[in-house]
Amino acid sequence: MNNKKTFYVTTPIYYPSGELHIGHAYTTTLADILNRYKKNDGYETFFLTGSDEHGEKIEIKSAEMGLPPLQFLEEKVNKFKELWKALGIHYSKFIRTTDKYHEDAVKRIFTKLLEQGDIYKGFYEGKYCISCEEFLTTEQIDENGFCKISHTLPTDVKEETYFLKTSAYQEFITDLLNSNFIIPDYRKNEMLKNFVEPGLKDLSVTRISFKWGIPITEDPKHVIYVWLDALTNYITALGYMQKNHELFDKFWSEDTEIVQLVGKEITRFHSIYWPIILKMLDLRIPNKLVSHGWILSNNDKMSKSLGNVVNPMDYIEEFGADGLRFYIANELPIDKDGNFSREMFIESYNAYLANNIGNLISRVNNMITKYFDGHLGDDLSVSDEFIDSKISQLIDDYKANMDKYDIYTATRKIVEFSAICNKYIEDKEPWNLDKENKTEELRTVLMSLQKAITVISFLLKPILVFTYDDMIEQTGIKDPENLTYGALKTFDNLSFNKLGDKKVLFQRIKK
Ligand code: ME8
Repeated sequence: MNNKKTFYVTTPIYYPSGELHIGHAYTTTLADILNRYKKNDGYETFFLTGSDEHGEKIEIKSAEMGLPPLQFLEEKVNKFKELWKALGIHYSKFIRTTDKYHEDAVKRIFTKLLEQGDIYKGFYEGKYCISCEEFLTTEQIDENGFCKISHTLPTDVKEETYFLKTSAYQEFITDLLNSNFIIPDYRKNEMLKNFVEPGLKDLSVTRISFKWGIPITEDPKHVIYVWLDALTNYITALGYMQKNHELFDKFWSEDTEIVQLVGKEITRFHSIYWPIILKMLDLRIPNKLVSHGWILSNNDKMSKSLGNVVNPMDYIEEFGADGLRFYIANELPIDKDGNFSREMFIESYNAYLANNIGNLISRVNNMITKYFDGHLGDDLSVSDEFIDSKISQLIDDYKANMDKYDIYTATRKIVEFSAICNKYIEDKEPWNLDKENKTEELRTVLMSLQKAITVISFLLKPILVFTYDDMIEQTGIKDPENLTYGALKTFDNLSFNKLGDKKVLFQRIKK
């Protein structure tokens, strides 16, 4: 029997109407890091990403290109997948909302909700933002009548529609939001104040004024409006409402730790409407919704007109994916908007990867090779209590933060420890210990450092996915595939090989 703990992580499914940029890479990389961390921690995991392919925006975009939507989408989706591959994203599944299994399951979900009375037919009148694919409340429109998010003019919509009875779930959502469902905590107040306290309104879930969507079985002139189609991807991808639902039974069970990552602008859909849909379907609610801030480019919102859209592929090609993955983990705490610029990227790469971490590994490796011919011996207990206790503390801190999905703080702990190790070298002056023939003291210092670089490398494994193999090899640890967080706290039953050739892990970038 398989008794592994289970973990399910999702990203939003992105619109293929535009190009993916550093913001999309941010969410997806965070999800990939969490997924890899959980795997290293012994979990059986499932990581879902994909593309959100229906709606007015896609219909308009493909018409502009003179292509049938599916043909337009095909090329875009291939580009998504190329980017994820280049960035080292190991998703378990890529869902497209135009996949037939998804479309069929969404129709069944609609029918179920209609039959239960959670959906009813009505009439909608109001403002619709095509760019956000969202009906706007008065708070979302600025004094000039523009959508505050997309800065485009919403269209007036007056049409027959089916509504989801979300207004009946006011108390349920208030309780859910008050139960620390969202990370960071302060976003719950935004949701309560802006959307829940003024009174939840029923949500329009179908449209008749465009065609590119899933038609409902009961009334096919209506197509399902993007959010009911999009949000349910998280369960249809696992087989919900389908013959083969093994994955659903496993990864949407009460025992699974379910975490969803989104950008702050779609927190409303994921913390209000999505839990309501799940409740209506009598399904469990995810454990946490991690809602992160935006990446600004040179302090501005990225936009084509400003010409400041950062294409992650440019950085991957020039500096390697790990540089970008590390920047995302080390520079962008989720609770605020972050910034990205070429200068900041290069500065951070040089300071942390080349100078701090890369240099530490290289120095330690060189000294062991120079003073001990690459091998300090088989007694790993000779190390220094000072570093040993820091190692144990680091592993605890790292895990505690990763378990709270706080990748930023976990990464900073590694970086801080690496700086401590560099300082330890300066303080201990191994070159003088060698000159003075203090061999045992020198062995102790280097043994501590060899353990330290092993721990640093292993903790960075979910982040530096392309460099990891070279990095761990340079620590000399034997059988790295058997490493665990627990084993590294004591180093019992671990040993080091004689060090061999080495490569430069992170080449300094010249400005
Ligand atoms: O909203 N900074 O898709 P989308 C940080 N299809 N993250 C950013 C970002 C930025 N500047 N720009 C985009 C949709 N993102 C819907 C989602 S889910 C059921 C449907 C990331 O292509 C962030 O995760 O507009 C944000 O929520 C998402 O991309 C929006 O992607």
